[in-house]
Amino acid sequence: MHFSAIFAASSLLLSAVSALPQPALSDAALSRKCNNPPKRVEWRQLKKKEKKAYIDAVLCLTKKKAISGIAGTVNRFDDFVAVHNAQEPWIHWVGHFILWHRYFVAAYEKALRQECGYKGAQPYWDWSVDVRPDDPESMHVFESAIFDSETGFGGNGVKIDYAPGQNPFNLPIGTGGGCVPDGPFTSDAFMNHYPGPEPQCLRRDFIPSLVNTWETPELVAHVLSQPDYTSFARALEGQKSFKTPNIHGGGHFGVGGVTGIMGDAKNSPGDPIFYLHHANLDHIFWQWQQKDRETRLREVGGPVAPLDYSGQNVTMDFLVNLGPLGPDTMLEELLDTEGGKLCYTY
Ligand SMILES: [Cu+2]
Repeated sequence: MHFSAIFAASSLLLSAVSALPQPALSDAALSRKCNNPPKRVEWRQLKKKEKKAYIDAVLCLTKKKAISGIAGTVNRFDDFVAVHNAQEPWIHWVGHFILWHRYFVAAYEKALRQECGYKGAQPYWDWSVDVRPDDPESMHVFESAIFDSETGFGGNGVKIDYAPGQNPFNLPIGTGGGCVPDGPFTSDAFMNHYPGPEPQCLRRDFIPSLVNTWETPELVAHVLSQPDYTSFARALEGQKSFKTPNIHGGGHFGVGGVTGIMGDAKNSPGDPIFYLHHANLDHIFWQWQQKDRETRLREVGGPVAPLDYSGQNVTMDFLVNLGPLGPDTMLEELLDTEGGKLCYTY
C-alpha cells in the first residue's frame, strides 16, 4: 500500500472514531421515564369485559369533539382518519412507514387511555393464526374472534354489486362491499364523518384469498428474517402492486376489499380494525427489533420518497409528525417503544 493511502486510511479511522459515540437520544428524552408500560396483547387474549372496554373507548372517541381543525372532522376518531389522509402520499413505501404508523397508533392508544378512560393497551390482531394458506377461498379467517358480532368488531359488509369503474385495481371480487350490519359499529352507532361531505357507514368487503395467502406465518417469517432495517421495511410493505403478497396489504385489502374502508389507502383508519392490523405489524417490527436490540434500536433506512430506492434515505434525525395531533419527532425517538416519545410494550 502506498504511504498516502495508509495515511488517508488512518485519518479516516480517526475521524470515524471522533464522530462515534454521540448519545442516541437527548438527555431530556433519556431521562423521561416509561414506568409500567401498557402491555399490548392479541385480541383473543383479552377477557370479554376487556374487549368491551376497548370497544367502548373507541365509541367514546367518536363522541368527543375533534381537535385537529381539519375540515370535515367532527369527532376525535375522525381526527386520526384526517391526519392519515393528509399524510398518505409520503408515509407509505418509504423508510419511515413502520415508524410513522407506530407513532400514529401510539397516539390513538394514548387518546383512548387519556381521553376515554381506557385502562388497557392497544390490542393487535394476529391474522397469521387464522389464515388457511392452502385453501385461499376459505372463509375461516373471518370467523375469528375479532369479527364477532357480540364481543368483536362485527363482520363483513352486506353483499352489493360494484358500480362500473369501482374496482380500479382489479382486485378479486369481494364477498360483501356494503355497510357492516352487525356488531358495535353499525350505522346507528358509528359513522365516518371525514372526509365527507356526507357521513359514511363502515363498509367491509372481505376477499378471502388476499388474507389467506398474504397474511401467512411464512410471510411473517420472511419479514422477521430480514438482516437490516432497510430490507425489513421493504419486505414488510412489498411493492405498490397487488400481484405480490405482502403482510401490510393483505390486511387492508383482505378486509376492505374493493369498496370497504380498510381498502381505502387514505381513509383506512376509518375502520376501527385498522389499529389492530397496524398494531400487529408493529408487534412484528418489535419482535424483529428484540432479536438484536443493540443494533436495531439505532438503525433506520429506506427511501424518503415513496419507492425511490435509488434516492435519498431516511436517517435517525429524519422528522415525522402527526399534523395537529403530534409534534415533529425524530425517527430515533420512535425506535424504542419504552423510551423517547413512546411508552408501551408487548
Ligand atoms: Cu397508512
